[in-house]
Amino acid sequence: MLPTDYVYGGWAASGEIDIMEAVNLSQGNQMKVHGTLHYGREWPGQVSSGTSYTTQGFDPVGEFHTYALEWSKREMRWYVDNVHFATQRSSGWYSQIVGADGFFENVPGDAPFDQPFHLLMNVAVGGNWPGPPDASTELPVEMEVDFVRVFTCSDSPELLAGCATKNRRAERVFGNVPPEIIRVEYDPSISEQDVVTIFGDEDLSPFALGQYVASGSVDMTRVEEVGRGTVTNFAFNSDESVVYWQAPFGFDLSAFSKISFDVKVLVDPRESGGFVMKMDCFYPCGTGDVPLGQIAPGEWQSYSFVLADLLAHSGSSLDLKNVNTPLVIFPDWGNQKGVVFRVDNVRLEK
Ligand SMILES: [Ca+2]
Repeated sequence: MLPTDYVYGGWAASGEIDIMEAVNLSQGNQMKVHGTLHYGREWPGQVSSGTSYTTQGFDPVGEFHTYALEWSKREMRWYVDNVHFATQRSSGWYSQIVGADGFFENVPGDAPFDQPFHLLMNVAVGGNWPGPPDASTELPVEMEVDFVRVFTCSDSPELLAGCATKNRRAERVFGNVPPEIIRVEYDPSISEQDVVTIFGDEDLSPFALGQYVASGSVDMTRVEEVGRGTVTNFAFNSDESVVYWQAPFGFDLSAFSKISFDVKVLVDPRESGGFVMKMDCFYPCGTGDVPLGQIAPGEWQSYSFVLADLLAHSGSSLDLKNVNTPLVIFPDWGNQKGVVFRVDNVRLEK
């Protein structure tokens, strides 16, 4: 089911209730149907919670079976052929919307599942979940629906007291805790300036230096250099890490024309290996890897990338209206250990 009025914003801040989803049924052992909730923030900040039900001795393809949801205030329950297999409660779902001050806020109560939803039924061929159709795909695909029935509980329409069908052994799906709302002080007019220096001698709030380390470690320090003031020093004891400047929310950079930064490599023990930059709009939204090539150790090098070129970069999904990570930089993934380099003057220019 999807929200009829989307009062809390776009998917999935206003919620999605999947009463029954099934993927590639009759193929191998995938006799599973799924019951799931989607909620949280608007994409890409949405989350989901749910579970699957393995059908008991029947193949859902070719036979009619009854799929149902009981939706009471603060609780939802999922059923296949009257078997209650999953329960979720409002303590495990939430809706966070952007308030008038530009910061996220928690919607009180049972949001987003306290609004009218409507039913949607479809049969899809291909898609992100099963993957694209291939030679084994049998067409046409059909779904037959015998009935759709909606009931209310006349004695207790909100709580369904006296009407609920509960199995104590049904799985309790605990859901998600709302993420902490980070209120970072910053000047909202920064994006009106001609040059925004994200890092000169310090980080420009709300941007902050960060790292993603898949293995090993990366030491990040601030050091003084003659003629440059403070610079950021990175020492990679890792082969699978990236460092970046990131804000907790996205910025509209469409008025800017380029991003520039200076790099100096101090140590590079690799036989060969380059460097990579990216710009992200809440990963995996982003430019993808943009090679900087090899950087000879010793001297500061200046790099400048035209944002229009980053948009057009092969494989780029960059959304310039929602950039949270203007610069990600790292030695070539998988080949990083021992590299020490410095970055200075990370700036956006009009
Ligand atoms: Ca500096």
